Amino acid sequence: ELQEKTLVLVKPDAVQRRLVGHVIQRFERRGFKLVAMKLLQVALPTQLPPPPLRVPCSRCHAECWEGGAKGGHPLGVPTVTLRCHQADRGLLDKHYQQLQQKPFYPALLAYMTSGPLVAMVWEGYNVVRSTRAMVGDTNSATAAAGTIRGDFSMHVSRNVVHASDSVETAQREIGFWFQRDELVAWESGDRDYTYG
Ligand code: DAT
Ligand code: MG
Repeated sequence: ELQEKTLVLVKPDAVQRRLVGHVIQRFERRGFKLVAMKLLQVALPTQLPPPPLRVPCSRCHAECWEGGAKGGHPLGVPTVTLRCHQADRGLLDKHYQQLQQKPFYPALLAYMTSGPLVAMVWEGYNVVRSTRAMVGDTNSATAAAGTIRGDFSMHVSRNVVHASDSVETAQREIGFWFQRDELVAWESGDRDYTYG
């Protein structure tokens, strides 16, 4: 599947340590194709009250909400069109759904909201499995030399990058971090030389 995609996050420690370019270079050099990328600061929960009328967001495929239909609420309540607010704590709660009960989860949240991170979608043959191999073990102590974590991380709680762990997880995670129109479909000129 040439169009398999995976989510990679360059975590806040790596942004602070100026490793963004290096991480991108590893995936580029391997031959994977970058199809989406953005720098974002995940915010802690905002105190904003919910809008008066909530209907599903027409722009965003995740559980995001915007103001009501044109013409306003039948009872005269003003409707407000809200932008998607994906980059808040709820995003990390979804992204790390399986870890919410772990004792280290509060520390993980604090780390992931401590500064900007870079979210990317990479595409290519077996990209999910290959990217996991390039990232290395979760625990830096056992991450092989030559992997990103094996080369750049000292501790599991500061492990530089995230990469989706299965094709299904990748599809879900890409949906958490990106809207559909943020993914760019393009043909790379070296395709026949990369894949034969
Ligand atoms: P991975 O990032 O390799 O997919 P994971 O999904 O099991 O690993 O965990 C997600 C992140 O949670 C991991 O990158 C770092 C953090 N984490 C996992 N186990 C931890 C632990 N024992 N102590 C602190 N942080 C941990
Ligand atoms: Mg994981």
